[in-house]
Amino acid sequence: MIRPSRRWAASLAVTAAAALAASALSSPAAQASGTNTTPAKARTAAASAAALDGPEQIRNGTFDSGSDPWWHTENITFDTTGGKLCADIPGGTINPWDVIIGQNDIPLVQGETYAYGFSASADPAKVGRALVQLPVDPYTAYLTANPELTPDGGDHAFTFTSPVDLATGQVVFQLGGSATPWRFCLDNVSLKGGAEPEVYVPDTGPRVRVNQVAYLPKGPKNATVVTEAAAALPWRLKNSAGKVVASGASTPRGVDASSGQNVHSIDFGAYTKPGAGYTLTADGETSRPFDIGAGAYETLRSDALKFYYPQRSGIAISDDLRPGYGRPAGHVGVAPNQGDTTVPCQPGVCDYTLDVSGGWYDAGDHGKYVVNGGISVAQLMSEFERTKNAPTAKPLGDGALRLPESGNGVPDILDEARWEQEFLLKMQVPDGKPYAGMAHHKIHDQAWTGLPTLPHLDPQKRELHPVSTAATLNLAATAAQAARLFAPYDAAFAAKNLTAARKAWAAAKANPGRLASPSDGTGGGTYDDADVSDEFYWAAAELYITTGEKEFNDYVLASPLHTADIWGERGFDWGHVAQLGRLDLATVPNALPGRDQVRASVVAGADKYLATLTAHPYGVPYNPPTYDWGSNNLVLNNMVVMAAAYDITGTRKYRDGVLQGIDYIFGRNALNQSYVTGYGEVSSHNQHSRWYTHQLDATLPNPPKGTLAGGPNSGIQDPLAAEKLKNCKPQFCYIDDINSWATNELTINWNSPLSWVSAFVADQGDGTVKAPGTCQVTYTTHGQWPSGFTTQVTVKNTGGTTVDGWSLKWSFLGGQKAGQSWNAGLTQSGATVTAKNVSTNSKIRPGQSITFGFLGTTSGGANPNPDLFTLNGAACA
Ligand code: 9MR
Repeated sequence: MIRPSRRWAASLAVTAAAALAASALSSPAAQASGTNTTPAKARTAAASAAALDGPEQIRNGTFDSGSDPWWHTENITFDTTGGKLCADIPGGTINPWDVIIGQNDIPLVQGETYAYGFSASADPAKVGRALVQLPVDPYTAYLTANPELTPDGGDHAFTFTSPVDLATGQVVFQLGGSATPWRFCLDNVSLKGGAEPEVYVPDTGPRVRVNQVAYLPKGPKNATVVTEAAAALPWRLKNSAGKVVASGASTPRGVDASSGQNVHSIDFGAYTKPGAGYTLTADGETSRPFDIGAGAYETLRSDALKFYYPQRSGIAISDDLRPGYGRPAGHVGVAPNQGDTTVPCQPGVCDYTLDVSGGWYDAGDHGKYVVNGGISVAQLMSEFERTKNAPTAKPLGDGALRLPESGNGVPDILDEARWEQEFLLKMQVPDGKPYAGMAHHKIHDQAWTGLPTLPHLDPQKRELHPVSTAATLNLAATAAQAARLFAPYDAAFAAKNLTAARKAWAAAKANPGRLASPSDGTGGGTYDDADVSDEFYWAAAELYITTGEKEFNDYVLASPLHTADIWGERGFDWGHVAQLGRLDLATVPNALPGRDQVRASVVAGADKYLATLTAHPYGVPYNPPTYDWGSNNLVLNNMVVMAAAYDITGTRKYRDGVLQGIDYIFGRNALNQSYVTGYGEVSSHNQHSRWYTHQLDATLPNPPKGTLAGGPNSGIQDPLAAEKLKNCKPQFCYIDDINSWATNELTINWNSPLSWVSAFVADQGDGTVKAPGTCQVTYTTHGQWPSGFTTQVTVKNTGGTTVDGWSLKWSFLGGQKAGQSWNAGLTQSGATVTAKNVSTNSKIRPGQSITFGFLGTTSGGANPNPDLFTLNGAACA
């Protein structure tokens, strides 16, 4: 695809306000500008003195002469008896703009910086909303502030620079949205021109940057120190008792383009002792503390997946399963929701309604998008599928994620993936309708909702948007993958997916150019993509792996993408999915001609990312001149490629590349912070979301532990980032503020590589690289007929000691079942088969082999030889 630029940003900024303006008097919080009272992590250059020189723009800001010219919504009255303005704010309103106090006709001068201030109180305490804005549709806000108001009152001061010349500016206080009544008082409102613009300087703490979570004891350990020093600096590693346990000298690395900083790197990988609370000191600065140990990644791999359950639409989130995150079901047709059980199309798009309830909300908004759902569910399924094929992979079982479905005999990760896959299936156009078999591109609100809006309180009309080839191929790819993965657990669901995948493929072939519109961005993201050749390739690859059929074999081999260098510097994402196909062709068993070259191409991609990482003084496998929207997911996806290369080759450097890459995510970066909520001493926790809005409303939670922030984005498309991060170097284009939807959103397709990579890291245990097992397996299918096959397996002991009693494991691709066997006893759980010796062949002497055989049944799909066999727990060569 062509990477989208600012289009989405522009339409969000305008349409969010426009939509709500229809039903309310002022704009919502989806867009924000201006500066807040000193945020915890920011210092601001003083602005107030100069501003005081400017002329006062507010009339009667002290309420000494009654309330004129202030106005209010009809649900309150003014009381100015105490020389200030007070009002009883009713309970039971939903939106902030349901109760407003304001003043009109405030002149604003373009480019002028203003100091805005007031004293205010709330009893009981509340977070208010103060805006300076356009008084008419689209109600563009030039300043949005969320002052914390207390019963004792307090002064609040802000500055902002007006982007417009406007004689009719409006100052408003939005006070609605409280379930219970409260009292608001206001005094000394002042807006003066002539202020110095504030300069936002992030608090980046100590100049020694480490992975604040943990280094694996036997893995690489690297840090970065920001310094003016040109020559090497001494460093010391201290344990939690303050004792120096290792020391050395740094390596000067010059000026890093991604941060603009002069930096040195530090390698302390020789130290391997596990422990908590280590610190690293260099150039007079001591890093934030970190662990040496493996435990954190075991927890992270589940937390990164647990993220999905509270993103679910169409089901109540149980507070028992997710304490603090319980909420009613969103979009199940209960007022004020308008769906998603009978959703019409946008006018003129279709004449039917669909039940598209369920699925995950995409991100911080309430939209559900097939292309983004596609890559997300694919990555979860691939995380599971990797456990069948990668020597180090260990599965998470049923119950590991505390889901409503836990205990149903299906691994929880598949249960979670199914929640989304069921939704993707529902987006397919039914038989007999125009474009039958295609998938609608997306379903979302007619207009953007404001912050905060819990899913069940979203009153907007929901609409299906036109079908697209990209969405249809996402459905084909994920349904084909689901067909093989669910086959051992639910044959009917697997078959339903395969049918849908075939239909989608045929419909996409018949309609190869139905592109999503780049301007269809009102109320939801566009996810437009002008090039769908990669979606075709991905879908063909998945259909081929599942079915083994000639049509898909031929399509894959003929696609120019099959041999192209697809390992670009900017990584892959929802709009660049050839990589998903190539990775699966390389790592999932299949009989594609030339598969060795496919595997070699993944290793070549990993070599590129490793080279980028090695050259980067912060160790990042991503280094374009500007960072993209959601850069953290691109960094992580480049790690997925290195991890796949390790799974394919067993070569340590690829694994170590992943272990270094995560350091960047967890704090070895210019901002000295972790991008995963709850991991690291300082971590992102105010990600943009309509319902994890703790920053705006203390009664609501922050995003759950294990939530990835999008990360630095040079585009800084939202007004807050645009104001605070102007001219930022790539790594600095990030702010942990709920209003920064361009740098700090959470999404289902960003947590999916986080979860994939954290599972890979957890699988590495303490970092010891296991020697390959001393066995060699020959698996030969001698006969195959439509529903069955017969296979002979030979296991050779290539080691120097006798194996006495053996158990050989492998996993089938899909729905195969091992039946009658000879010379071994076979049992099967899911797709995994365990063959155990019989009494006559329990010993395998060095250099000797044993042979056993079995009859199997298939569910009709491909039946490739497994790639991975483990003998007594160790992977065979
Ligand atoms: O992740 C998307 C990113 O690649 C695009 O550049 C950006 C602008 O089109 O949109 C991002 O997706 C957003 C989507 O449009 C709406 N839901 C939130 C997504 C994350 O910010």
